[in-house]
Amino acid sequence: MDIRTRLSAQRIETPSWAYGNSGTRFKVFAQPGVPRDPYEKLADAAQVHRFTGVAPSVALHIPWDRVDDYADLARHAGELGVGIGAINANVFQDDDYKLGSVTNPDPRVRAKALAHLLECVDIMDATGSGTLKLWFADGTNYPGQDDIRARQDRLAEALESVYHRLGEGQRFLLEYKLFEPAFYATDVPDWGTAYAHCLRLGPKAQVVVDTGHHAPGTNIEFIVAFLLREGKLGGFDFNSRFYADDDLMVGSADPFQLFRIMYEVVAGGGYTDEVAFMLDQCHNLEPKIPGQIRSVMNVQEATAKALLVDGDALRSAQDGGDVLQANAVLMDAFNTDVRPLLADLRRESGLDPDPMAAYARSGYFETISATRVGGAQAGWGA
Ligand code: PSV
Ligand code: MN
Repeated sequence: MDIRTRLSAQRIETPSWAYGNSGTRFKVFAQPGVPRDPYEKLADAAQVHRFTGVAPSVALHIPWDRVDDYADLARHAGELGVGIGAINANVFQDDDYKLGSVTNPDPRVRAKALAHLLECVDIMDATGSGTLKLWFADGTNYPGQDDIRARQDRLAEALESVYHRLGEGQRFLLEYKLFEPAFYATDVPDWGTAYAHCLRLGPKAQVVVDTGHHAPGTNIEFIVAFLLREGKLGGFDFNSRFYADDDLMVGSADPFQLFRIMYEVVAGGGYTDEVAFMLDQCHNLEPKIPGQIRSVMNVQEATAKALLVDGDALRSAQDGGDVLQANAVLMDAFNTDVRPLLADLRRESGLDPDPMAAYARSGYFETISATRVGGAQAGWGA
């Protein structure tokens, strides 16, 4: 398949929470036109798809996106030309979860957390979603606070129950994160821990790599290559970071890293529907819809460059031990300006070659700013 066809087939999922207000621990900044409910979030996500043509699904976060009738929400998405993507569980915003959710020492709290995870699978059934994304804020702040091994046992028990509840065509992705909110020992701190739990369970359990969840300097593309090789790479939560889990626009802090990651995806056979390319970002300063459009374009650009790598030339340089030439082959692809190619592809499929400008001209922002008055704006945590 040629590069153009492969690029046109790319699918990038946007997160419902990116359209709501967000901020830092210090302040959530409100923006005009922000959605008041999941229906309006889907309408905004549909704009990202309308102008990029490659963002046809939207991840939900429960309970932030709780509605009475999930089938109706899925219908609404369909009418807007998008679909429901991964269902993200949330067992980190309830007083009960102060000492953890599925790893909490209290069996009552563990049962409550598990019930929520199973409710998320019900929502998958109702919306047709095939993916459950599990991130646990669980961990401890002080040495001795709880038994590290017992917490792993509790985690394994919960994951097993969820795994057995999954239906045909459904899977869960286990997300790891180095630290935050736990500062001493996080229960799923790294890909190795996530991988070990998923390996025990079977093929419906895979690891999701959130690019912001590693120690500075971590070679994320190595993790990608390794997980792909083992059939355990389920997808990405893409974002950028300068320091910790900054949730900035993907490809903004380190476009070269994004290219290296996408190169390993392509080279390892992961450029298929089996690996989900999801965004997990918050737009605290910039407007949200263009923030998502820009992010989608950044992923497309990194992907185009990765697809441009001359595999034969690279192999021959590698086999010949020609270090400089091998590196040059990779850098040639990275240094190629792929924007004209992507603009061309958009034109071919009837889109505006410049999605950012087309969105700005569309008047959508002016409309939502004028009409979405009253009600409570959605925000991180609501
Ligand atoms: C945790 O930091 C995380 O990356 C998980 O994916 C959550 O679901 C998401 O952020 C919430 O924004
Ligand atoms: Mn994430």
